[in-house]
Amino acid sequence: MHCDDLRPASLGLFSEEDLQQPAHIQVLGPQSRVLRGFALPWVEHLLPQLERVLEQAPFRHMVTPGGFSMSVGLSSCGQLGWTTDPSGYRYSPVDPQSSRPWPAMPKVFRQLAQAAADAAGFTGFSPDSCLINCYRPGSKMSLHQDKNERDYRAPIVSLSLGLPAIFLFGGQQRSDKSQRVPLLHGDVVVWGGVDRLRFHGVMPIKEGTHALLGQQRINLTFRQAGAGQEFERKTRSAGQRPND
Ligand code: MD3
Ligand code: FE
Repeated sequence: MHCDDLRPASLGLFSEEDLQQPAHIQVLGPQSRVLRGFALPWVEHLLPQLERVLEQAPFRHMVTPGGFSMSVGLSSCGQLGWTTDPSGYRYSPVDPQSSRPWPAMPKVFRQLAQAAADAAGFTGFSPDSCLINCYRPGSKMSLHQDKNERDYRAPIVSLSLGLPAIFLFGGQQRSDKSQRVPLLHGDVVVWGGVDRLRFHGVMPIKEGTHALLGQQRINLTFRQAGAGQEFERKTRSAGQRPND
């Protein structure tokens, strides 16, 4: 089972290991919440759409400005996709591998992200970007901040699928102590406000086989990355541009 090889969507909705606990909300920080099991009822609708996106924009290992190939495979859908190459990190409307626009964001992705943002108390979330990360056993993401978005006021919504991960939730400084948070298949995390720029990362994924996704963890991260929000604000109130 490889990152570009999802199992057929006709497989069942839940595996038994996913049903250990009822859906509930866990407080991570002042404005971050883990919605345990929130996406489980959505998974059978999400997976076929995910497969369609990945057929058009397969996972690839991008190179960082430091010259390292990421251990996480990346793809995107929506108006903007996050990319990295030796010249830097950026959001791009075009998939650099195909030179075509990223696949459209499936409606059910947007609906899930909006429902999760609402459930965590962030109304009006309208993502223009969905980054799709594929972790194999051993893949990790080092501690970092997400700073390539135009406006930090919108929250970020992340959905975990497949193998479990230990998420590292740090502070405002790289040297701050991190909390270790297990993230399981179907968990959704919403981060915003004062927690938006906290350092975070993912520990190396342990070997294992998930009943639906096999030997991988797929994480979908929904963001308002571009200027859409700002346009709305400007047309309403001729407001200021926060990140200029
Ligand atoms: C906490 N991905 O792609 S998503 C990333 O599981 C990234 O693939 C991780 O970090 C993953 O940039 C975690 C969750 C996430 C995203 C943004 C955050 C957590 C965050 C911003 C602030 C604090
Ligand atoms: Fe991040």
